[in-house]
Amino acid sequence: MKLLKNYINGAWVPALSGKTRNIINPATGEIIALATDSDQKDAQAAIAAAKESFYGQGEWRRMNAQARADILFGIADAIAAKRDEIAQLDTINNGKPLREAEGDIDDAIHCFRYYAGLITKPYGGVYDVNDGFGPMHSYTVQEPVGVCGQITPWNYPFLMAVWKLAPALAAGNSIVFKPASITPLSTVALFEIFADSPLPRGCVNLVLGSGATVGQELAQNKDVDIITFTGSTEVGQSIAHAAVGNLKKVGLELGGKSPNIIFADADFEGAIEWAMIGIFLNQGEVCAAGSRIIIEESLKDKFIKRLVERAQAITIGNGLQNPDMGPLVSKEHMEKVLQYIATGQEEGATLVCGGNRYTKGNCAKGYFVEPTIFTDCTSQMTIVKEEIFGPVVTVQTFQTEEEAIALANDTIYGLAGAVFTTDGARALRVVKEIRAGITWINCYNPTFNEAPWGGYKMSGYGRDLGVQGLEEYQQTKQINIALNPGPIGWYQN
Ligand code: TAP
Repeated sequence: MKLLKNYINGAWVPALSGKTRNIINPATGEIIALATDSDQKDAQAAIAAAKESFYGQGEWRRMNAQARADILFGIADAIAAKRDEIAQLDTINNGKPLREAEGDIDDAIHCFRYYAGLITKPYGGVYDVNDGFGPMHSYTVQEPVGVCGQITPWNYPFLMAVWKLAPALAAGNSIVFKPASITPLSTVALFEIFADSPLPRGCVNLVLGSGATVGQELAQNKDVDIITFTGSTEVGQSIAHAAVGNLKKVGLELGGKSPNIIFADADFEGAIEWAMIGIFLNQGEVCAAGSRIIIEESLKDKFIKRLVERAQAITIGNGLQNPDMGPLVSKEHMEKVLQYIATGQEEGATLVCGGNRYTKGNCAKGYFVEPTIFTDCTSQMTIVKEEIFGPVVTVQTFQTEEEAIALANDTIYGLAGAVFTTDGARALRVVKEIRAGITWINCYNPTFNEAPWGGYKMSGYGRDLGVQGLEEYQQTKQINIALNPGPIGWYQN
């Protein structure tokens, strides 16, 4: 079986320790690849390569924006040429239905093109400043931050990598990238494309290994100038702590427990379909998932009946066969989700749909969980408070708009939220009150390369995507020029 290796300083290398890890297909439980299992030493070698690339050789950061953009457009084209192959890798490694994986790769191609285009647009400022020190001209430029450490989760292996790599490269940084240790396949394919591109040696480095070793080293190493992370809130907190050593810049895209508020006047079938997309897309392994349905009391019974009907009709199976839902990403994660379902029942929520591991047909050896719906939920319940990261939704009810908003905001998280109503003024009022970084009206989940993505509260800080996604990887330099180079007569003698 082929060994997936690290890509450090322009060469494919195994971990110094020689350790490896089995990579599993969650639909079958089969080993599909062997990945090198790196530790701190490998991470340090990659950081040294990125440091030399940025501060030593400096080719990438000094390259003009148009030349950098041309290379990134070439990378986008190379991804497009391998689009189907990469989508299959994400499906067999993560489990997601193939059509969803294909959508991820299409988004990733556009993400590279978006940042390749953006980096050549005018940016910075020119300031009309006072002449207290003689006539001056003042302007700013955006410069790359330096050596970037980037860490991503397993739920969108390819797309989360590109959300971070494309803007960081566009800005001219040098990077050490660590994907989730259980889903490296499509990231290795991306780095094969990098290896075949004209990117200078050492400006992108890949280290495969665990968060506790490689991830921790990226967060604490003083030669890393910025760490950007997508993952759980708990790990995000530990990264923020570790980053204090050299006060590196930190960007955190963390977990969520997002409210989906549905008023009785909403378009009924529309709200049902979007609620399903909100919680069952990608098996519910979505940071912004609409995992708390908050519905107007008068619509509750009709809504739940229809939601259960639709959820029970969801097809489950191997992602390659394009079912509605594939397996969860791993056995451990499936067990965690099933444990949450058991806790929900113990704490008194009513299970009205699903709740079990799914083992029918060819799913017996995979890590499938049925679409699961709990009603009669309260804000005190564990399943309402904690992120489950699976196809499990809770339902709470409200009678007034104020009550809906209070329930929506009764969470430590603030990643996303939605409101469904045909009353336009109410939609705008409610969405303004939701304390979250991403909100939707009469839809759930659409995400765009052009618009910034990130959370409030314990869902983190910083933004991926959009202009702000580029600014994460830049710092502003002010340049002041004395228009009269002679003495200004400041001192009396
Ligand atoms: P985590 O367990 O937090 O892992 C994310 C990444 O961090 C993995 O690469 C992991 O490595 C690494 N890591 C683990 N411990 C670390 C440490 N001490 N120091 C540095 N890195 C460490 O999350 P997950 O289970 O993969 O993904 C699910 C979580 O990601 C959910 O909370 C979800 O909401 C969040 N998420 C958020 C977003 C956005 S945009 N806000 C998007 C997707 C997912 P290993 O693979 O070795 O564990």
